[in-house]
Amino acid sequence: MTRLFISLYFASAFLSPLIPVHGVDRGNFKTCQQSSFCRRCRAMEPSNSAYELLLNTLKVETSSVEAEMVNTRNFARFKFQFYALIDGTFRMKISELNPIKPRYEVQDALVGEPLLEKLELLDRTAEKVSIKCGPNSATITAKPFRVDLHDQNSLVISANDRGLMKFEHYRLKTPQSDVEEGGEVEHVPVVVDGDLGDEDGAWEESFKSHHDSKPHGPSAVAMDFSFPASESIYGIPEHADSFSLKSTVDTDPYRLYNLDVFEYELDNPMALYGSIPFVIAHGAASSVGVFWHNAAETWVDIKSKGGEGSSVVGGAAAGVVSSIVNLVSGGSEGGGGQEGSRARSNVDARFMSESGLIDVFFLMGPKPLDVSRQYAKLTGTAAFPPYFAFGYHQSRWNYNDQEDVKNVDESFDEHDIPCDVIWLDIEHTSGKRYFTWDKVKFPNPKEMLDHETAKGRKMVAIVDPHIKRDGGYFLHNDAEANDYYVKNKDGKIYEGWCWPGSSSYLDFFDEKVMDYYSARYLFSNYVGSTEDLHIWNDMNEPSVFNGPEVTMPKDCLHSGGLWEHRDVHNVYALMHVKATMDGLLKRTDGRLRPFILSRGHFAGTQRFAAVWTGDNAAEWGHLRISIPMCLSLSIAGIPMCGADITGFFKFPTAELFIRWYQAGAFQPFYRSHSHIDTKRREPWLMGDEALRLSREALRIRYSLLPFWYGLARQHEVTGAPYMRPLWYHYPTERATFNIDSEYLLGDSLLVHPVTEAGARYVTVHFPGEGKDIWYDYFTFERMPEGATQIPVTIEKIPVYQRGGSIVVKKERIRRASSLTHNDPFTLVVALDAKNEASGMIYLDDGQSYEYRDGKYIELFLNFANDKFTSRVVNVNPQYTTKERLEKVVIVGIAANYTKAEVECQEFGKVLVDCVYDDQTQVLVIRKPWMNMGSPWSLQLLK
Ligand code: NBV
Repeated sequence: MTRLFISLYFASAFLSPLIPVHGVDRGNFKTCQQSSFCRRCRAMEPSNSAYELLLNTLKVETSSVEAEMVNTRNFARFKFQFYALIDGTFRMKISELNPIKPRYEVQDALVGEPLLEKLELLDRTAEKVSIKCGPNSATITAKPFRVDLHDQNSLVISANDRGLMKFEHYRLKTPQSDVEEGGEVEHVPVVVDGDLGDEDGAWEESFKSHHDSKPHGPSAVAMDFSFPASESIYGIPEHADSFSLKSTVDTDPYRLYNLDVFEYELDNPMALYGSIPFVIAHGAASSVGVFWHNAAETWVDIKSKGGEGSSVVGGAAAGVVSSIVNLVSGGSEGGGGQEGSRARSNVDARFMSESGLIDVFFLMGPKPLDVSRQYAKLTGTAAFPPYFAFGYHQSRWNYNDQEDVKNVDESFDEHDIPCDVIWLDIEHTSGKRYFTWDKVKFPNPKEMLDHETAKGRKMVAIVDPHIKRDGGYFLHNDAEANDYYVKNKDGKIYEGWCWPGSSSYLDFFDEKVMDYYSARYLFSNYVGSTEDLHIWNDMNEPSVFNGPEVTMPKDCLHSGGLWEHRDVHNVYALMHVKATMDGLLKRTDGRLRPFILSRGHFAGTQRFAAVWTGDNAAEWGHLRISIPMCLSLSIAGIPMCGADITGFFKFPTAELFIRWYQAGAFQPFYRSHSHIDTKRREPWLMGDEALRLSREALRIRYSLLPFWYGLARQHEVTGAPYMRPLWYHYPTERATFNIDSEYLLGDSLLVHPVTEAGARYVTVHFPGEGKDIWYDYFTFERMPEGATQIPVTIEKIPVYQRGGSIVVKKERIRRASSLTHNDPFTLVVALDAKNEASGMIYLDDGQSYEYRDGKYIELFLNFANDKFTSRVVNVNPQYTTKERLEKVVIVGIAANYTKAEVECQEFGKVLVDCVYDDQTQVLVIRKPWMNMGSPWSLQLLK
């Protein structure tokens, strides 16, 4: 049945006569040329901007500057607001002064109303106004309009530097309104921007068989940002492309429009499931961020020297070339711009959105981790994951029935492989009616769940947002009776086609729908669910098989007709997971931390859900691209990211299977998932070597769960992502700017997964320019600095620990992570050149919110002068633990110590033996056995 349906879906929904057998059908998705607002925006040339601030209307308040703005070609009026926010952040908002219809302002991406900071007026003339806030300042020039932002050293961001701002005000349709007025203004307000041509598409447009009625006409907004102090630019996920963004001068812009793209292609700027309109521009001197707070379809043109190669060697070379260009040209490449005399930046980004406001946040850094913190203050940190979320997840479209689930579960035990979660895809429901169970295949879900729970495992079930239009389905009946559905342009309930057949879509932009939907997750409503069932929200771009570009028509209506779908498209998935989180919290009265996975995403999604990179394929290229894709999500605020391990479509070779388990072991969200039409591929089905090595990778992962949990704690407190590009910690090291074949976990581990078939070596770049020591994570061998060829066998995972760091492990591997809660720790202390190291451990119950009431312990670990100490960081911790210290491994230690004196409250002072290996320079101290919950020290003695 499913197979038949899938064939029908691809045969009927994709009407192109040129359906490729494999790979994306590009014809299903718009190019910039096929999108009228993108065409209009892109047709603009850098010039003197039409926009001017009327400084005679200027108001300087405690934290803001306000003035009216005018488009000098059509006299449309705007309100300009500029705010100083806390922590080195500015906000610029431009909206219509008297719109004939409200413009959509994004609601739920921000964690709350940003906090204001006091500003200082530096200077005010007839031409410009300058303000200062902390070390940063802003100069706002009236004519033509431009905003220059300086950190304490230099100009770091310039808005409208190239004069490419555009704001198409809402207007009434008249015969003149779609006619070019060539800069001569005759009719106000019916004329369009001075730079709008007489092209079609401003008031209605078609794509393939779909017509977009556009009742409100053109409404695009655009702005360019130059980054004179930057050399590369990153962000704007989701694209299957290099981490360092490429120049789009000769290609389409990067597109941000949440879409369900079947068999997506690699290395191109096409839109994918999620959209985060946030960039970080980076140079040796500083890092800054720009967050374009807009939920409409957005295209982003990039100018950069980055992204030209993603290998280590390519990265190093590109960095050198760009610095030479800078040196020779003094940073100037000439051309364009509002002022001929101004040096042109090497890096710029231009955001072009179909509707909404110009609402931009400038994050002034100056270091990469500062930008992450500043961005987290705006959009929030990730939902603190329950401990099991970092364990291994076994998924499949679909596990057939309860018996199948039980067999899979038992096979993990039989093969001695840890696994925390078993997933259920759409076939577990009764006819794709979410929140229900197939009565034949899953007759007793509670029993199934309790069986898993008893073994320490959890389950995840899928809940898609499309609702089967079926009179026998309670959700559909409730939605019809209470007016919960999105409407079409004529105000009737919108009907689209999705897995259940004819479907309608809940309008999450209506409070009462959010309340209704979140209540579906209560145990009393979701019959058969328990607190160990977590949720997967898929298809929430939203995916509509027969809709334009496989999504909802833009002229559909939300919130009783207040907003068109075009205004809110990119936050539909955000609203979906927001409702899910709300429901999962309510079901335990806010006691337990839920786990949610979402496919669609936007800025702020991290507060509710983890994200995976969608329907990839069992190909080496897809394994490779999982690194830049997750790095982009990580720096754009979504740290909990993963790719379907071993690929969703197609079937992996044993080698690819092994390499993917190895790579996935070092990525945040570790889930194997596969398409219903592919052969089963649980580790025991892939041959002896694949079983042995996937088990080995999984055991390595499990040993590092406390380390991952510590990263989650750090993220919660500082906004720092788990996976970090090298330049996050080596910001001046140009050779790292283009690297996306390796990355850091926290500031301690360097990971360079093998992503090529038959690889006999990989070229690893060891950062730090010789100042940092790197040790092989497995052999403790000291590595050379810079780019180094590392021989690899099929067993080898190139992972390295930085000298100066302490990695926290638990080496007793059990069936599931929950069973390791009281197990003892191993600490790997890797020494730096000064024979020192430091790190942290975070301990709590791993599942509840009680840590918010002080029920946790955070330890600062330090090794210096041959003494290892553990200090409790939090004041008056309300948490006690049974966890003890089982082993200390000191790496890179030059002298032979035979004893260690342990001191702690429980034992007073005791001596324990040390074993030193002078070949590897590793000292091991076994079973010092102090309790981890209170301070201790360990003094090495010769
Ligand atoms: O629910 C079925 C699949 C799911 O397995 C996959 O992970 C999602 O990305 N879903 C998409 C629907 C369509 C797949 C072709």
